[in-house]
Amino acid sequence: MFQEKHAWWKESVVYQIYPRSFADSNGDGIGDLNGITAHLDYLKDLGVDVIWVSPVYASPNDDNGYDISDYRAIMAEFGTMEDFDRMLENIHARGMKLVMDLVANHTSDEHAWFLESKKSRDNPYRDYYIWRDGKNGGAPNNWGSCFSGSAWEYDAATDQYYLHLFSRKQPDLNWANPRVRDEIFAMMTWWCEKGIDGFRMDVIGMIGKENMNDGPVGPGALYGDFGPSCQHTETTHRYIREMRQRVLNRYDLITIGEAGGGTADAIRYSNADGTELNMTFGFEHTDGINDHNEMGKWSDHGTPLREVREVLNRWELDLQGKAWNTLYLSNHDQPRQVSRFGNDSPLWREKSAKMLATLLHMMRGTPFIYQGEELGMTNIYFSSLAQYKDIEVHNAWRQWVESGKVDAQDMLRWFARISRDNARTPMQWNTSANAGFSTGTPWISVNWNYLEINAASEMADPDSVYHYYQKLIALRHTHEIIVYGDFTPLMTDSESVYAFRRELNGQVLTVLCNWTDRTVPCALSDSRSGSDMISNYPEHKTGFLYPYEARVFLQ
Ligand code: TEU
Ligand code: CA
Repeated sequence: MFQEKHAWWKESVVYQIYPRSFADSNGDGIGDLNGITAHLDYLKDLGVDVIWVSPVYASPNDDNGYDISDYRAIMAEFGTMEDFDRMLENIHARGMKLVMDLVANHTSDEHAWFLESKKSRDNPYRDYYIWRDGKNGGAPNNWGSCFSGSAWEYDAATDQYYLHLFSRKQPDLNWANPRVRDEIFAMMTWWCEKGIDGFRMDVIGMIGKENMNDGPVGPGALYGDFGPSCQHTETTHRYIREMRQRVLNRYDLITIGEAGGGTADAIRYSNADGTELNMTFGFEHTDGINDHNEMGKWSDHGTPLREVREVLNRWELDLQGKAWNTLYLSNHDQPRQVSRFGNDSPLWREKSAKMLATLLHMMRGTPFIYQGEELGMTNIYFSSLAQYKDIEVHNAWRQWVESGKVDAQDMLRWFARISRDNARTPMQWNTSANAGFSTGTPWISVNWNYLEINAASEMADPDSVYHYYQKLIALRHTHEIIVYGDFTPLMTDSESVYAFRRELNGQVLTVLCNWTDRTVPCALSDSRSGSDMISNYPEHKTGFLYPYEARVFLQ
């Protein structure tokens, strides 16, 4: 039995808001801060403790706010700083907390620092970014960007290239420059003084660039991998520890690193000695399982139970006793979880959405719910390129389809399956026009299924996915074993059942989840085996699990 140190951020459930798609208060088709404020009672009723909002800062929106032009201003489309202050006050008034997205690996190319930086080689801001001379008439090295193409952009005025690991409008900051670190830490302090409660740190594992060596080129790949030089380096850990000393230690925050890597990396970032962050997001069960060829995420690879379970169990076991874990199956970068891991057909959508929720909320770690997940919202399955808004999709199309390397129909199928816009369609509030998201024309299409899947209908139905989430969240708040219990995998050879046990102070919690649309044998499902804590079926069959059945019992 591990002695887990208690902390409020271990006992919390986090709800992620993608502000552009949450609620539009003024009819311009774009979600905004006043829209969030208007729906805080909905989140309070759901029972969540912490709200994480994706970036709300001034931005030209090349990557929907992940390209920031002013860290201390609110994006005009989202409202004003007064709107922000009112939102924060209202969140606190309801006993909830607010986590801000910290995007500090890069800024927008329209940020004042970059506008200065590109003016001349001797500008005082030149060294805020990463500029290099070209090599052999081309880029300084072979790195590819996460959004297709080279990671380097040529600037004719100063005859040098700047590094951008994401879009060319997201130049990477040079963290090796102490003035950059001073600026970022001062900005973080400014937000903490405003009273925010934490940070979700965008691609924080990439801030410490250790060298500019060419990266390995996979078979069929067009560019080299920057990973060995830029990901999870000693330098990154040093910057994070400095951030801990200079900013984080001064406040009682929740800190979540979007860092990826393997469990050894996560253990360093989120180590129990508290010198870095509280927890990090892993990508092995999402991008890791999906990415199978030179085109990265664009593939037909599904989510076989064996692979998902191997990854999630390994993260639980490796981190246990050493570091805290995060629990998520979807966010604004991933497709909808019921479409990806469950079954979004009308017959099984609700059952499988509840099964997936049970699985996740009963594991060891802090659960993250992505807006609409609590309703069982599904992928939208766009069929043409024009329907997509995401820069990742359009850049991939240019690189693979327009160049003739990949068939257009294949690419459209992969987009429909895995693209980020699946998660970015508007929140489905009710059965009125545009699902109650906006009285204007939404910036991205509303999913056609909103008449069946929406908050108002689900709140009125005691058996809905929404009420199931509400119950799961409440259980975490009342049962220590769900937060602090030891985790032990069960039935790891099963082709159909994901099962595990939690244990604390002599209590045992058993979690059984049928990952298939068939009734399957499961010896552990004995109706005499304990008192049921939660299930998505009203009755059980001894020795079996019904399709997508989830069952949790306490002994
Ligand atoms: O995403 C980090 C990241 O590594 C992405 O490449 C992610 O894996 C990808 O979107 C999945 O296809 C963060 C943000 O969450 C994302 O929205 C931003 O676009 C990105 O950083 C750049 O800021
Ligand atoms: Ca609006």
